[in-house]
Amino acid sequence: MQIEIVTLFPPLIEGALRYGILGRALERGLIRVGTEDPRAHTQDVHRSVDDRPYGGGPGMVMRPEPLLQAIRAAQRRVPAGSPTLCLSAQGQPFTQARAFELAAAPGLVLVAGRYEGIDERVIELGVDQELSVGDYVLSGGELPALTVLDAVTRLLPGALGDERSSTEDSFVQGLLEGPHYTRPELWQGRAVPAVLLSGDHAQIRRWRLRAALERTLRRRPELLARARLSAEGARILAEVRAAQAGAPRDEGEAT
Ligand code: 9D3
Repeated sequence: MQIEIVTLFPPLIEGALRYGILGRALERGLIRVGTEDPRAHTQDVHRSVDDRPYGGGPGMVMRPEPLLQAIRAAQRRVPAGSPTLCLSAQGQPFTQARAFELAAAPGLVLVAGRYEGIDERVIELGVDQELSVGDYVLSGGELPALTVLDAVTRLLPGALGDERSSTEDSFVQGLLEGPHYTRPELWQGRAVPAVLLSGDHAQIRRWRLRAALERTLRRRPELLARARLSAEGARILAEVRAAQAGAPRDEGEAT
């Protein structure tokens, strides 16, 4: 998959690609990542990529001409049918479902903005869709572009080291995962749940499903409305709901 990122800070992107699953996917040739800097498409002596907003107000806006030229240059390097996505706080929410859709594309162009925003005409002329990574304010689109790249890359066949399917992951079923443990069995006076040492894989699977349902109900109850549960999952959820009835929502304090 060919991914092109339009950014004023190519080294920020390149630095993040050296590590972990992304780094290995690059080595293995599962993805190829290029960058295109709008500053390379400026003509004026100051190489300016931003200008003052029409209508006044604080901050600066990305100038349309260098940005659209950079987008067009990036688009020429991806296969036909590759969507161009702009990372924007005003975009549609980026979700695991969207990650699966994008992983099926032949390539991607990701446009990362800086400053207060980009000239709207660039979105109209050169961008297929805007994506947000969450309801908080960041200082630019580079970390969101890397977020999208990371989520998409790990769905590509061969990207994960073990052959465990990425479809087993949390969020794919629509649930949070329960807790994980490794050695030692007893540490700081705290024991690993005995069932995990039992070797009874059917019981372990049920315990994990229950732990996932308990945690999701406490921390993110809104996820349960959309989760696709097995008959067994639905039965265990009913038990967990009864047991947790009246319990406060987990607001994230560690125990
Ligand atoms: C309220 C005026 N501005 C905040 C100082 C609006 C604003 C401008 C630029 C808010 C964010 C940004 C830069 N953010 C992104 O480029 C961005 C983003 C984000 O901020 N949150 C969630 N997802 C994304 S994707 C791109």
